[in-house]
Amino acid sequence: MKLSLRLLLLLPFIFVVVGCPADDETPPIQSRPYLEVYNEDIAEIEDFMESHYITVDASYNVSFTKITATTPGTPIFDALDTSASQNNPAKPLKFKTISKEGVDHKLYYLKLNEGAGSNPTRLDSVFTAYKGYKTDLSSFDAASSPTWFQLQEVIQGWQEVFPEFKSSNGQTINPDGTITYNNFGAGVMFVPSGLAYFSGTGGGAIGSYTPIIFSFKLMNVRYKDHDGDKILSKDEYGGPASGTPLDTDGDGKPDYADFDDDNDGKLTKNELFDVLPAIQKINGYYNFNDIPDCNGNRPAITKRKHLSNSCQ
Ligand SMILES: [Ca+2]
Ligand SMILES: [Ca+2]
Ligand SMILES: [Ca+2]
Repeated sequence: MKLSLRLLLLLPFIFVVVGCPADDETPPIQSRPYLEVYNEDIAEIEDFMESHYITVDASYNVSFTKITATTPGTPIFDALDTSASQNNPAKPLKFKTISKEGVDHKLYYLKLNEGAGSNPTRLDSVFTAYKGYKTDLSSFDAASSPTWFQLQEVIQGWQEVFPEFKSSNGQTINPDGTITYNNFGAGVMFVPSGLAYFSGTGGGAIGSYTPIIFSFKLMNVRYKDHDGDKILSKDEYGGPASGTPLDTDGDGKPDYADFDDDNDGKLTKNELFDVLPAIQKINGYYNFNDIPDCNGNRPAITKRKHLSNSCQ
């Protein structure tokens, strides 16, 4: 199942290319407006949460049940956290608002367990077991054993929600060879199609303009260093909560992917290489908080050395 999400992600682009007709007999297929689709999707998601309850076992496996006279239960939507801080532990249904194509998309997620390890950013890789559903509870994809995904290669919903969770903080190898992950992040996300496949069909498994649900467990995180300067991308991004990555020299290449962040002609890796005393490293990467400013202050008081173009 590992490849399916990646392949699915590419489909809208393939669709655009092959969707342009070679002859002028067939009109080009137009995508539907984002707002129109969003309004349908969010109504379908909220309906689902009003009409279903969730059961969660000790390992954070979940199941959804439609509420009827014979299967009564508390609607998922009753767990909505309406506080501005989204920090009410008694109300695990959180949401964030993602602006895309001029439409504010509400992205609901259930925080079943935050996890005790590390938060990924949208640039990093996650090791996750998950199951994808439509609101009719049919499942279109699942990985019951954890699998690695680069968040940049999967749907935007994943890029937005996984950073709200943490990985496991340790693991135990059992006598039978299985692995038990301790205190991993676990949740459910309810994704409008504008943050998923939109006009794509998920390889035919989902259908265009369809909101989808994922339950997931976040076992591990692998931080990336896109530009190879030994500063992790998460530290160059400008904070996990930030929507737009930092671009110190304004050349259109964000710091995390720019070899010379301040455009002073000296590569970042070389600006940091000869700093004395040596900058602390954590697992082989620079401790961002120990990178000095131009005057040698550690922690930096003004711009860090590699981000100040008057300093080499
Ligand atoms: Ca880097
Ligand atoms: Ca740049
Ligand atoms: Ca530089």
